[in-house]
Amino acid sequence: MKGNFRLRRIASFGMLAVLALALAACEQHPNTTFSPHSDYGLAIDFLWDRLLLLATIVFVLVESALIYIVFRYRKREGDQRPPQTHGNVVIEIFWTLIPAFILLFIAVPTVRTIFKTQAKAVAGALQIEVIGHQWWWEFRYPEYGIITANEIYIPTGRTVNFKLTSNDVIHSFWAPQLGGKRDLITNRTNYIWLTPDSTMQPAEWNGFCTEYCGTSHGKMRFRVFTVKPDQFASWVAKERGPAVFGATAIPTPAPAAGAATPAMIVPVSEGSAEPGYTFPANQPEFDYAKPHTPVPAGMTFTRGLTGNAHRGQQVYSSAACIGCHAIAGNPASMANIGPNLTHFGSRATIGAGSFPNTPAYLALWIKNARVMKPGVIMPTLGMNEFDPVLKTQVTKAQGGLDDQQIADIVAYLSALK
Ligand code: HEC
Ligand SMILES: [Cu+2]
Repeated sequence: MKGNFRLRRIASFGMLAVLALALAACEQHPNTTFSPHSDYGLAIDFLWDRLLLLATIVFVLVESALIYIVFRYRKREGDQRPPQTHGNVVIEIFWTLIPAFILLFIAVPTVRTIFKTQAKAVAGALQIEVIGHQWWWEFRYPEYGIITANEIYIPTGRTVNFKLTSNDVIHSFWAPQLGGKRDLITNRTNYIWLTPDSTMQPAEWNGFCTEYCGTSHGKMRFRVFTVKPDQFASWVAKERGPAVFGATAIPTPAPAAGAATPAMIVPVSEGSAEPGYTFPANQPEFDYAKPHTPVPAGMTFTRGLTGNAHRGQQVYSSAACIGCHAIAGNPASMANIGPNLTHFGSRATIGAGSFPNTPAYLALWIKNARVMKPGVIMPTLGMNEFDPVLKTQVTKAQGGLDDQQIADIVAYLSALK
């Protein structure tokens, strides 16, 4: 009976080891921590490898001794009762010293890694302030005067120092392939730094909130673009100023009558100014990073409408939006309760990674954000839509927008490259 139990234990430990190896061997998984792309990630990965090695040595030695003793000293025919001992100082000393010695081997690299990853960032690091909100990320680059949301661009080869704070409850910042995770706490400032590999090609990485923070915690994602220094400089130059707007972007918010994937209609832009670097969208190899949230049932939008960006600017500037959002270059819109929308048209997603940023999804988002992402502060704004928080239907008197007005706002926001 006992032997059987041991065998099963050995078998299950063996399975775990095989599983760990299999995980380590896989390069395809977008959210794996086993293929780090920063110094921080490498430090953690080194520690993991080292501890796994030490643990494996201990495991093999202990289990071999155990198996040997089980068989060597098993009960045989005609055995006498063996001598009984109670307490043995020598053995006591040994089995205290050996684990102490093992712990020392584990403690040294662990403590060194802790000190290394908790140390202050190097001087000259790029500072990024990360402010957690239910349920989105505000990112500020104080050095450049940039405020954005849910997406960060960082140059490869330069250390980035993230300053982590929260606007409401505790959140946690984690971009698995780059490094992390560390909490955003309300009455305390945390820091975490990392240096993306300088040899990397431009890439995008998933980021998550990893501390339960309320209803839509699972939809509090972000995205990190690691780009070449010159691409970063171009992006910074663009983000610093207001969006290049003046072009007549004319998207047609799409059908999407409850469809899982509304048709995508590409905005027509007549802008002539160079908009600056944006990470190329719709790369098939980055499909994993694309949101796959289905459109909630019952959401519809009038087919075939054409939005006008200039009209949209007017509608937006006299609607509730300006009480919560800021758009540089639009003096009516300077609030900061919701994400900064200055360059919203060049962002990849809507609602902290919930939906792709296409006119079709954007129209539905503006129409009824509280259905698209449960619990958000952003009110339901579509006329005759049911607000699931207030439990009433939105009327014109309350500022409800009809589909044409929403189409115009979509054209405006999509033009903010
Ligand atoms: C009461 C405040 C409030 C009002 C009013 C409001 N919003 Fe929002 N908005 C928010 C918040 C908060 C979010 C973030 C929601 C989330 O992702 O969790 C948001 C998100 C958005 C986003 C997605 C941004 C991103 O980067 O993901 C867009 C676009 C947007 N709002 C447009 C509008 C428009 C257009 C209007 C007016 C028709 C409007 N909002 C009115 C608070 C507001
Ligand atoms: Cu969270």
